[in-house]
Amino acid sequence: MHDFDIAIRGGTIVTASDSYRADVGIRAGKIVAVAERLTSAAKTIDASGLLVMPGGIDSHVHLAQPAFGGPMMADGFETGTRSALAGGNTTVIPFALQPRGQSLRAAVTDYHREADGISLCDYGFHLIITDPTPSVVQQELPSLVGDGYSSFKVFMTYDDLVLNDRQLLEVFSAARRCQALVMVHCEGYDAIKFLTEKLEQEGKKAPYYHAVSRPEVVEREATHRAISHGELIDVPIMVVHVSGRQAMEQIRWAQQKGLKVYGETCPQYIALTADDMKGLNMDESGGKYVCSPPPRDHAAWDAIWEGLTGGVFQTFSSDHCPFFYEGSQGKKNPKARTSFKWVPNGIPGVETRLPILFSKGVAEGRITASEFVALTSTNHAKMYGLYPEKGSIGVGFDADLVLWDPKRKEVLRQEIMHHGADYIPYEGMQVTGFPVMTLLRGEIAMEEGKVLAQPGQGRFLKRRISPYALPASGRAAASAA
Ligand code: DUC
Ligand code: ZN
Ligand code: ZN
Repeated sequence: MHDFDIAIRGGTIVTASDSYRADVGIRAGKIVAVAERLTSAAKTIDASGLLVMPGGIDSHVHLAQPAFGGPMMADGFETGTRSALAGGNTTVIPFALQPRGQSLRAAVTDYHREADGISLCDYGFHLIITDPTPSVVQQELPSLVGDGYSSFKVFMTYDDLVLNDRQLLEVFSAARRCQALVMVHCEGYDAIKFLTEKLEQEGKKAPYYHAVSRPEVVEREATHRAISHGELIDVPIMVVHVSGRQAMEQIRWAQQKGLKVYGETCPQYIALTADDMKGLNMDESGGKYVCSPPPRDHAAWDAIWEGLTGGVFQTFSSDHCPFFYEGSQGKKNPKARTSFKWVPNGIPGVETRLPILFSKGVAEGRITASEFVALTSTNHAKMYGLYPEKGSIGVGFDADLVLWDPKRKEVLRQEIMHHGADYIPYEGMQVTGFPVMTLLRGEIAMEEGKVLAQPGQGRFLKRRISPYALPASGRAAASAA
């Protein structure tokens, strides 16, 4: 009889706070020992030369979503979560989007149908509220928060999704009452519409003009407005997918004022620029990079690094929102060729998130390995109510781990991906540092690029109320509201 099902031996454990040599003992899917040397195991994994880190948690992915007025996504839960595991992740939190006129609860049921028994890694759901009727806000939302859907996203742009200021204030108040964490897509609807019409009148319709129609000032204005609404209601907000200096500075200003404002950024804002959308001769290949907010320029990369190293951003997520490039559902479908405004909005990235941040961050000396773990796993677990089962390495945590070769050089290529899309926006990028094994609750789920987990192996995670969702004035104020 062995003490452990698995012992991971000889690696360097990295948590959000520490880095040290130790073995990890796993029994029944949990970490049950961390010690200098563990021997009595049914199976031993040699991790010498490798980092042993908590599995990535990607708290911003879109799967099986009929997205943003566009065609169906290239990933459902099977390919999307296979891709997540291949990239060193063990948990994803996609969205259950409420179509206007429909109930939020029905949307959740629909997304469970897509995911349950199919997902290869663990998963929760954020809600997306597009139609905040009294019954949605007063009944469905509190009941769903109680059932483990403790965060939701709202949009300040897109015809089918946008909430006006009055509606934002209503949902922010509802979030405060039920202590849900609000995620906000901050780009101003009217300004984008105005600029888009102007560009089209001038005949500027190629993919690059997507970036011109959504400049940083549009993101900054909406970020400031969302922060102000949050302050008015006294509710924390998370500003998602921050693209550059202007929005980052708004968040930093709010944080310095003592407001509970959090920030998320993504690989595209340190690895792509608006110029990528020019394609060859402003052709439709620029559509491969169309996402919102759009990637900016090298000065914006510097600002994002300032936010990552200075504590403005708590989470680094992929915003995986995969579309095909070719075909009738793709980025260059016939309608999309008539104007940038019809190009499906989003790019794949769940499998490349960790290598890009590790390479540009840890390998190039901008952040420590512990900061990498905080930004890609621990903070996601804490922010979204999954801690302390997920997000770290210690006795009692789920044995969700990634074994990482910090020296391995890889070239990111579509050919080695596991997602459903037919391209990656990072084709040809060389990275240093790559996952070699992913363990999901003590099972080897990926080894050397081969995904071994089976559909249905992932579990649905009910998420508890996030401590980050409590208002600045504390619990007492929240219950009085
Ligand atoms: N927002 C997202 O969160 N993902 C893709 C596109 C968008 O606008
Ligand atoms: Zn968004
Ligand atoms: Zn998104």
